[in-house]
Amino acid sequence: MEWSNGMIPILEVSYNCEKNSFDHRNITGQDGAYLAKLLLEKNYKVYGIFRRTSTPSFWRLQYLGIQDSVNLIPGDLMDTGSLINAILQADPTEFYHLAAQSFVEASFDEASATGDITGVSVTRILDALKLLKKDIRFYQASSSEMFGNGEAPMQNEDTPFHPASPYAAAKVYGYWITRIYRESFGMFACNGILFNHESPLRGIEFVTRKVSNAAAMIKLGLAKSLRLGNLKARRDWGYAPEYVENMWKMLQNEKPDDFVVASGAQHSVQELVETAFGTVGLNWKDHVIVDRKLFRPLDVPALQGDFSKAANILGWRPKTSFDDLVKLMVEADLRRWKDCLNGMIFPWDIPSSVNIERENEFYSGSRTYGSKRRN
Ligand code: G4F
Repeated sequence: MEWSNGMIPILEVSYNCEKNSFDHRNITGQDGAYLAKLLLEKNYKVYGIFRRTSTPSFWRLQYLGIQDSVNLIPGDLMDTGSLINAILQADPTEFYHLAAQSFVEASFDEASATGDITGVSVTRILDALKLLKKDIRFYQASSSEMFGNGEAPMQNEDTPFHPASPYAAAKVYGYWITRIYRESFGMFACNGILFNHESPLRGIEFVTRKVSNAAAMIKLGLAKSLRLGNLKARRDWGYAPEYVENMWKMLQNEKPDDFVVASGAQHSVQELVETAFGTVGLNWKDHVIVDRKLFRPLDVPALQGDFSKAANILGWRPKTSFDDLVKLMVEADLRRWKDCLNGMIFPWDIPSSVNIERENEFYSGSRTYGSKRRN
């Protein structure tokens, strides 16, 4: 096969605050896996940096059937030497920085670690690239969480930031340092301001996947109830594989720039639950328990993105509707659980012995601190 020049996507990682380590089940994230697949299809040679752990898991790469096609390089966002080593090994032409402590709720308990991993690490990477590969094209995974508690009903590239969590504050830092390296050192550095993007590869700690997995388990009699926090929160949810395509388009643009990537539609967590349970013929009111312990100390009430700049300049538009997204996630979890009950072994993030009530507590952090902090 003919390879074009190399690149590195840094595979997104999740941080497990309870174990004080990166969660081995999320070592390579949703976006890293989908982006790697897209780039392989475009004949790139793909390198992914992963953090060493005692039990690494590459289930998403395996799920997409691409693990053997990705060159995995061990590295750590907190360790500049390992980043330099990865850049020298891969000699990339494009660099997608997707790694972060990306769970907003955990950032309230791991605030300074989140600042370092999610925020300051962007500078470590940019410094390494400035010294070794200044002409590289760099993508920074910025987030709609940066808009936080602002007043604009719809957010675009000119909307002021008003971060509402340590995670969002760290992302604002990453956003600005990316712009500063672009404007001061002339680097081709772009921010993708991505609104929530979901898929069957989403981590189980995020609300969409928590709900799709619960709907599937309850339908199959494997669980009875689902505990959730703020049902009134409203988000702009889109389909992750479409969003990674936009990341790539940003780096093919003639000049470096910043873009909002969103579906343009907004739904509440309650609508998400209604749709998910409706997909399997269940009434959500019979199963969902609102648990005050799962409310965040400060939550972003509503987000809705205006993607017209991406549409006009990059020719990008979202394709999958909210209803179709929720349906495809529930159906994927239903299929997994059915296959699992039939004895099939396949790459997945949930062991067959899972106890949903315990998982709910675990992934929402209530076992760690909820009862202490918010009783
Ligand atoms: O699914 P979430 O945890 O996503 P959140 O906080 O909006 O952030 C995600 O999207 C951002 C934008 O792309 C990323 F930057 C970020 O890294 C992450 O991927 O929560 C969504 C909403 C929140 O308002 C939360 O309070 O759902 C509400 N919610 C209600 N009950 C819950 C729950 N969220 C979670 N995770 N678990 C619950 O039980």
